[in-house]
Amino acid sequence: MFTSDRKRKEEEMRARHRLPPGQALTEKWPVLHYGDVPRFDPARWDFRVEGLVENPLRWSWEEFQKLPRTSILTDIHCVTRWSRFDTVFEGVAFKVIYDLVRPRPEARFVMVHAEQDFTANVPVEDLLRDNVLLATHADGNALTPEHGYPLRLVVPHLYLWKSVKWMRGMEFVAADRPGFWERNGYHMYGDPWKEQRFDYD
Ligand SMILES: Nc1nc2c(c(=O)[nH]1)N[C@H]1C(S)=C(S)[C@@H](COP(=O)(O)O)O[C@H]1N2
Ligand SMILES: [Mo]
Repeated sequence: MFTSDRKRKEEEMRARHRLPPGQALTEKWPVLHYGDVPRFDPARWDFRVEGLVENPLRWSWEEFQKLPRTSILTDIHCVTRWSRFDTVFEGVAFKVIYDLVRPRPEARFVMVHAEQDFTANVPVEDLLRDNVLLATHADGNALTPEHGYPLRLVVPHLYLWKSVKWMRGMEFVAADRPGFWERNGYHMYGDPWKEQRFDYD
């Protein structure tokens, strides 16, 4: 896209309240994470949901495939100031998992766990929005290894660092505690529309 076309599109999307403040449009999909891209071993992989729940569960990769699936069309916003419009994600709605594990009333936050001890904290209330997905596919294809294969969280209304790649579990907790990026200067909540980028925002 020519610069002038991109500027025009950005102005249009800003006017339509789809481009948050301080963000620029990207056509590509940049890759960002700490550490290495983990190798996926389907025999070893599991997904665990535990903590303050009535029914803690563990799925193997094979079992996880059998959960009901859905897809969403959404925009994503990275704290490093790019936004990407209209990505289709497919996977399992968070609500499906929530209903199966039956969280206790005092469970107000989830610590999301990924490979290599990566974590991110998200309020349960936010995960219950109907476009929050445990995604296996993007734009019709299995996630690429660098975008989180085999499973990543997608929380479209928060900055993308909350959309944990290579997700392996969710832990329901009562009190909000910082995850990996939150301990390293990022905001505890991360609303792109309020520019909650860093802990002092
Ligand atoms: N496991 C894991 N997930 C992660 C990260 C990470 O370091 N490890 N980084 C986050 C950050 S900071 C961003 S911006 C997005 C980037 O997602 P993308 O590479 O698919 O664009 O992944 C998020 N998920
Ligand atoms: Mo990021």
